Amino acid sequence: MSKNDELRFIVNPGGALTGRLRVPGDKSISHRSIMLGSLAEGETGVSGFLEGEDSLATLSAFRAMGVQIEGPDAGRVRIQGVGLHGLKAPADALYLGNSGTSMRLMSGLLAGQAFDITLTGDASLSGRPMKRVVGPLTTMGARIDATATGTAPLQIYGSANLSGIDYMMPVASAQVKSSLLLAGLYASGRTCVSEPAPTRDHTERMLTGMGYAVQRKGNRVCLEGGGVLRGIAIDIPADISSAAFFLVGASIAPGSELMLEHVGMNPTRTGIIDILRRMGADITVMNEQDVGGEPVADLRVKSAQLNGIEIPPELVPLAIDEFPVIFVAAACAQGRTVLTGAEELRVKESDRIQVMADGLQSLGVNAQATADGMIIEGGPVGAGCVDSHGDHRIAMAFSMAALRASGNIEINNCTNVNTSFPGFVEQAGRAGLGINTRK
Ligand code: SPQ
Repeated sequence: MSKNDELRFIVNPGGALTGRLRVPGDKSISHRSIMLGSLAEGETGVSGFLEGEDSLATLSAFRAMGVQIEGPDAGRVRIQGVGLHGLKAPADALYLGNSGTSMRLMSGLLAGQAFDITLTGDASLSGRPMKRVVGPLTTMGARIDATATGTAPLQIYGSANLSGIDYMMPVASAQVKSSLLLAGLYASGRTCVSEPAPTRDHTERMLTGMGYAVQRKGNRVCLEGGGVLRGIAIDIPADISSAAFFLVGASIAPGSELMLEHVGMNPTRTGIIDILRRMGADITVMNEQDVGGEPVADLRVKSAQLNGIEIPPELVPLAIDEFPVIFVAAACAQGRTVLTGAEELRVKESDRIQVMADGLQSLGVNAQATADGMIIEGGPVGAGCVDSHGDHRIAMAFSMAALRASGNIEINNCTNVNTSFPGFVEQAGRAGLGINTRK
């Protein structure tokens, strides 16, 4: 996309968020529903699928490998699984857009196929580190070429003989863990992955739901290759990472009261609620239920005076995608907020530490980037122009900052909001946040 086609948000200052919202389906679970549904025997019926560009990139990739997929139609998708060995070589390289999850998980899954394949992505994805998966997959016997700096495009050679490994991840990453487990489906023997801190476990839950034996003991998860996945019905909850923008927006905007419906409450994802509550947020969890192996609840959030905190490092992986908007909460809080142990934020769709620090500073907030986090002194938020660097979560985080700004906030490079949250502008508008869009 040329710079001239890029979407700009001009967000009106002030206001409150009220009403009821159901934000779109969980991105992580949507990706996995397509991947595992394709590898299963029989049909997988999905509801609540995220019709965002990232999960649609995964869907198109599996269609290109011969899987019959109907939909999405209002969040419904039907996948005719081809079994673990039924994928076919696509005619071309698979383009995965902005989606790190697609590329890292599919590297593992495709390392076990009988055909060669190339994975490509946009400029952001082509700059993100892939050695973290290519390294251990190579140890398993995969043959994968990356660029000299360890980035995409990735060339994956087929017919590799994979063997299980016992791998201790140096970083807490659900994508690395999932990639190795997916390769493990094709490996001889047992594949085990240990994590330095708990990360999202949607892959393990869905494998189990599809009848595949997965053993977890402490921080270590293992499976044996050569089993069978069975197609199932999957009801995908609303994405807590998308709900997070509204949890913060309603907390910081006086007079707000918002109900967020059917939100995924997997304990490996709820760090945002713990962090906001420690800051003084008024969040009530209601109607808790289990939906197909994933906990779900409605969340009621009311505005509250937030206070700065030192964010406990153990909460970092449980809220890793929410830090852009947590930084906005910190800017609106009383006192100092300190984040450490979050260097992973520097290798997301953008360098989320630097880009957020730059943007907050241009709105007059005292925000200092550190090597592995940020120090923010809460205070007034001014008007101004910020650049999201094409990062969906940065664009949505700064949109929420306008609720407390002294004038309009203009945000550049917002097109990628569609990767995870199609309809964000409309939903925010219905709740009370006025966003005008310009090309
Ligand atoms: O898919 P992508 O681009 O990597 O998306 C992000 C996001 O903010 O949407 C990260 F930038 O989410 C990742 C998340 O950070 C999704 C994910 C998953 O579905 O397994 C795991 C996390 O990444 P990681 O590197 O910690 O494993």
